Amino acid sequence: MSVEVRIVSIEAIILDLPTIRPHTLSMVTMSRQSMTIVRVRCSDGIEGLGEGTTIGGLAYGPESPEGMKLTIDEYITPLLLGRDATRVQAAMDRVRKAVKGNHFAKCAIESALLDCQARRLGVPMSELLGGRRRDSLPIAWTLASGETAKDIDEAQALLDRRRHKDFKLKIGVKSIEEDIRHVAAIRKALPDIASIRVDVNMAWREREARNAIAALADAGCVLVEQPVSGITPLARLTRTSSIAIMADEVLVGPESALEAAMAHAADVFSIKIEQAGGLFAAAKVIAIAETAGISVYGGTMLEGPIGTIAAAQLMAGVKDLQWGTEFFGPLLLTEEILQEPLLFKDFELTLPQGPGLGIALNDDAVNRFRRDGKSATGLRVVG
Ligand code: MUC
Ligand code: MG
Repeated sequence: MSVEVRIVSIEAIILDLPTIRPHTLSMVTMSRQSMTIVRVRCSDGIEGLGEGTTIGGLAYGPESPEGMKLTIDEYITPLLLGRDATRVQAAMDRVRKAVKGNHFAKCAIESALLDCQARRLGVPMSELLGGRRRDSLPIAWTLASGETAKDIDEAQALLDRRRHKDFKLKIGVKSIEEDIRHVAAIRKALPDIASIRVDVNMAWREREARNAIAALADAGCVLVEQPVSGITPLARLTRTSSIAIMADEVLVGPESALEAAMAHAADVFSIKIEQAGGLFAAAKVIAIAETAGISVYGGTMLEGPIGTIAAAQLMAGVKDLQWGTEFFGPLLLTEEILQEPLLFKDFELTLPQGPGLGIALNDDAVNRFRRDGKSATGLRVVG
């Protein structure tokens, strides 16, 4: 059988975009976000987009923007050029056979291939991922300026604008006593409509975590994300906690999700398409969680608009989204790289209705922020 539509080019471009303020996690403070964006072109003229983004270089996860670009340019692209663009699963099987690990890079490629195929079929990408149940998603915001008073002002302003009402506080850098005071002060300062959750990014040991979680519950916090590392200690904390425990870093694909579900390591799984190894892998993590009676939440690697919308296309099909999502990554950036910005209003992100991802890049913005300083034609941008 002859292949009608082929993959003709794959381009991986690193963009460096400033953030609106420093963003402090337990392992790193970021003041810019670097993302590897992927453009796939097919012989029928259709193009698709993907994004590989991590947090603070190699501080958070095992892949860097530079490593993703190298993996895509040197290893993945040669496997895919000339292959059938309409068989996304078969293309990804070929990639998985020859490339171990590299979940973020694989996610960016798979997203671009799915974007192409959905555009070809004239449907939103969500329709290739099981279909939509909703057209908008609740969006939490992360308070991570490092200062309590600044965080309160930021949250109040976002509540006033009806942009966010669920707040995740990044803790784990300071002492536990200081962190609890910080959470309690923010909870007290904000109206009841606001919910307060925390992400410890594995900074605590199990014994201190047990006491800290009880104190956080007393302070009005409703959820604690990844307080410690490892599935077994997380499961022990989940058993004794009066508030919800969420797993994040331990979930690196369906196998780890199955292990975590069998141990009932958490009440909620944070679904991250990159950490899972792609959209289909993330869909399996969702299925495992739902089967085990564990809630799911749309997590982020602070992706820009491409990765954010890819994840939103998947989460739009989730039945029970009690804890919502945190797909606010594009709002942390000072610059817009889309022709039409994403729509955040009334505490939700509206999903585009168009085919594929439903977004289009602004080439001028891409050229301004690409690290290699080259325009899409390969010419150096001057001035
Ligand atoms: C994480 O650990 O969940 C998500 C929101 C945020 O501020 O950082 C990320 C990473
Ligand atoms: Mg987290």
